[in-house]
Amino acid sequence: MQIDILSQAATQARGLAIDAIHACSSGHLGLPLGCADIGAVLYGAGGLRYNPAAPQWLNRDRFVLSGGHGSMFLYSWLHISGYHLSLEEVKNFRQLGSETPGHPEFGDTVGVEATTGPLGQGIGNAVGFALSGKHAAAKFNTADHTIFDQHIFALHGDGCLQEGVAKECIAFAGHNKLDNLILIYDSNDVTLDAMADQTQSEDAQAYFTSQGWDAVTIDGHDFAAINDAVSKAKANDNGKPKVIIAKTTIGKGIPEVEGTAAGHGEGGAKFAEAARKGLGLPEETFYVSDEVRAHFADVAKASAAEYQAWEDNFAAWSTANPKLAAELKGDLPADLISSIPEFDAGTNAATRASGGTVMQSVAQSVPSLVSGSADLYGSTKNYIKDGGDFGPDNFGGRNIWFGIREHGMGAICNGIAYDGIFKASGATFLVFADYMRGSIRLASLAKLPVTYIFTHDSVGVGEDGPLTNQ
Ligand SMILES: Cc1ncc(C[n+]2csc(CCOP(=O)(O)OP(=O)(O)O)c2C)c(N)n1
Repeated sequence: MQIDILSQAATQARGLAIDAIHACSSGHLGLPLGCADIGAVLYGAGGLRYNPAAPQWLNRDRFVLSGGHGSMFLYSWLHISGYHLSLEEVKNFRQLGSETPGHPEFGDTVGVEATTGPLGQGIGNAVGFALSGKHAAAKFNTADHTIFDQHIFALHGDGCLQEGVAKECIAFAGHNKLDNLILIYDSNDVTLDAMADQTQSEDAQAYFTSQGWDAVTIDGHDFAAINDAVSKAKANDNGKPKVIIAKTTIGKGIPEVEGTAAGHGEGGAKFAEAARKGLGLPEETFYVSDEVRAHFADVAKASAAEYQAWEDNFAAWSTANPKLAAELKGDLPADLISSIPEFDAGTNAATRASGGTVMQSVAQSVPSLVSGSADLYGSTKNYIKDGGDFGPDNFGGRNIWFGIREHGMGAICNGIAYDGIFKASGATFLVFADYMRGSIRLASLAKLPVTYIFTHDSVGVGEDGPLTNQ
């Protein structure tokens, strides 16, 4: 590992964040500065598998910035690593209509995998991506060809971990043994208003371990330790999701605020000039050196070669498996709507029962449809017959048992939808839809094609109860 050049890149990424946030007097310095060394390893030392020239590569590693407030982390690294995000757009940070909105927005910026900002959701989205990756591998990989073996990364802080939605999804991932998932926990002991010990006292390592995860704690500024933890997490297919608890200094590089709650937001921006000097940056703002650009050009060249090898393999797989290749394309049958059963208005049937009949028909026509329920299949009637149950013994199963985790279900469905390979649906009683409102709102903002099946609360009477006309 070339620590010297990675260190320079991390310093320059810090510089981009300082300059962008200083320019608009708004934003969050804490995460981009505290996690710059992690970013350098992910984007500059083979941590992440990506090809900036093919951002939609099906087998790329996915990266979700769950702490979306730290968006300048993502924009700096996307720019430095050669994604289609110009320096001009970095300079336009937080300007109306720019490719660099205050929080990452899916569809606005190439390389942004998910709309994040509401804390905790990104962790849930990452679990959805991981589920999608496992399902894709089970459905499409063959004895001769591995098409999918990607890893899913999410970077999050204390705030994401305090949110209930994250806890629901972490439990789901551990239970379902999603070992393709790697969380990097920016553990800097600071939230927004205060030091984190004002509001939390849990033992993160013990917590994750209790959820069936592998947890390791490292110094988040030690390049070798970060690289080692990431490589080991990627190599270990042991049925456990991984969390790397990285101890970092929030706002590192601005001595007046680093390590304190004042380092979280834009408070440090007023010290920009001194900070740039202290970091050894030149007077030129928004500076990225030729050496750093050359290093990332080399990284891009190597990933282009890896990408080409995958493309060749993919082409051979497509030729050998035309049916699977057509299925992966996911085109909907032209007669989908006309194939859906119709019901006479006068039929005396519960609408959820009719919905179940429709579900069976659609599931047959659309093999990419997956159908989950928050422990209410018996009432929501959306269980795909012969679809199998998704789980560690059958990642190809199409029925997802979310457990009584409605909000988690919403965030995970969003992750599946962001990934775009499968069509996500989740079900519960309409009366519980408010439990998942945060995720539904994000699905709406990000224009995600998630299907919700909300039925009437049968108040425990079950399918044979009196509510047959509801
Ligand atoms: C659901 C939700 N509640 C509140 C906020 C406002 N908010 C943004 S960042 C933050 C603190 C997050 O702390 P942490 O994750 O530790 O981030 P760090 O201070 O390390 O950058 C808060 C409360 C939010 N973005 N989302």
